[in-house]
Amino acid sequence: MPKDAPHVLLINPWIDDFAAFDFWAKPIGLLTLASILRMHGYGVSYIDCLDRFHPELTYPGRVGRFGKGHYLKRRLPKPEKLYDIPRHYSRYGIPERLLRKAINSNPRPAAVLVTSMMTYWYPGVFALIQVVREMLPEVPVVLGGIYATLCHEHAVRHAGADMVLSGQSETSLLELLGQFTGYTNSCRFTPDELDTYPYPAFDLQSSIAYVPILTGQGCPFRCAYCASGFLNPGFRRRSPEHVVEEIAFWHKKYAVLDFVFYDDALLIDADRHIIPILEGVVARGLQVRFHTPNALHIRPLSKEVAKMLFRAGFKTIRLGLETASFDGREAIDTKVGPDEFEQALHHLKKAGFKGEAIGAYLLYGLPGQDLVELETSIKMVKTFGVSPILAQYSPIPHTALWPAAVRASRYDLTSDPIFQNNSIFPCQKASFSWEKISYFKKLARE
Ligand code: B12
Repeated sequence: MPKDAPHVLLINPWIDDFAAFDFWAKPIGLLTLASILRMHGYGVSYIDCLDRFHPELTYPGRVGRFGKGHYLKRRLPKPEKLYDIPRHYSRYGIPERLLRKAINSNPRPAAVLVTSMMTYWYPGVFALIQVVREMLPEVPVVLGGIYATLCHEHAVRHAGADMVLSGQSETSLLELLGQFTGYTNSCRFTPDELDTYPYPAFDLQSSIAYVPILTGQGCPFRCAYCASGFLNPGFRRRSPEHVVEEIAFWHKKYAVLDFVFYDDALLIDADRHIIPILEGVVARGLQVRFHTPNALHIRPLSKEVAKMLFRAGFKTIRLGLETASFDGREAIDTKVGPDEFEQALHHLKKAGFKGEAIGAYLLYGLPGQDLVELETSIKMVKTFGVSPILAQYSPIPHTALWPAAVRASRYDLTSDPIFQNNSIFPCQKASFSWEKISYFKKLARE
């Protein structure tokens, strides 16, 4: 690091919610920015408020299967506007005293960078920013990430940050930090070429239980419920060789076994992308496990793709079915047709996958959703011997379904992102009851 290089502190905030679990969730965007800053000579430190492996913490459930696990949690009063939700609300992550200790023990930063994920998790982000402000009153705080992008105005108005950046901010952040610190450096990567990016700085974590992999950004589909097209308007990808190199790097240098694909469209154009990636993994003899919590598209799951997934070591397959009812489905998406689910399951099972490894996401809580249709979908998925997994719908600004969600909601969705929380079923009105929800959850589990 050059002598006069400034130091930057990056923080992954707490989650405030009714429930949270580390279902392979890491702030890959923030850690990519960390590695870009390192690449440009900055000193970098990282505090993960969601660290399950903090050296001063041991608690039951923190180490789970394939690297997943529980966060530490502490009960909080419910946000006032959600007083009617019959569930406990908690702050997930490390205790505040450990956050304060970490801020004190790291070098004094020239700026603090805070990320944000789900829009309705903003209370944990605000609470973190408040602590930073109090402890480092003169240090500029920059907020970015998914909440900051989808609810930009809300964040500008209420977060208490000095700057809120929207969207992918690699180059704008370097410029901004240059203005704050007077430290400039010519850009050492090409923003449009993902192969020129450094790997996300997972090495800054206290432990690497698993590594998320992003082989590309964006998605060619424009599903009405999804914000991917707004967050990543283009569709750009890394080369298969670059992806294989990264998997080999984490596996060999840090003995990582579990890899989790975060892509929105991993299987698209399989012959030129996922197939060569997985052939590379097999050819290099990498004995690793893969998981796809963000759902795979069903249509491209051909016999060849299924075979390669099995050979390369995929252990958790999640499919984006969303509904098994195809009447009028075009209104929400066109990514899967009537017989394609059955066909894909056939290929997966033929390739060697057992039913337990496969789950099909079903969207639950869409505006105006017919609950009879949901029940039929759950039963249909079970007839194939795979698990239906209920994915509760979160209404998201800038999606095609947002206006319908606003009309259907029993809350004023436009007034506060807190109402975008999927666990409160914000778009259910007349037909809504917590008993019915328990019934569907039980039906899916049994
Ligand atoms: C991977 C992923 C997950 C992972 C976990 C991700 C995580 N880190 O926690 C899994 C599969 C577990 C997951 C689960 C869910 N997800 Co999700 N997920 C995503 C996905 C596909 C990618 C996010 C990502 O990592 N992007 C890649 C990185 C590189 O981008 P990034 O984080 O945005 O970072 C860039 C910028 O934002 C910026 N940036 C980031 N931080 C900072 C900080 C500063 C200071 C600055 C300047 C810039 C900056 O720079 C970065 C680099 O360019 C997004 C869709 C998408 N395309 O973004 C949905 C998305 C975020 N998920 C969504 C949803 C709905 C869910 C679920 C609720 C689904 C469900 N019904 O069960 C669950 C809830 C999870 C929970 N309760 O824990 C919604 C958001 C909903 C909302 N209201 O906010 C999205 C947008 C998808 C959609 N449907 O539109 N998800």
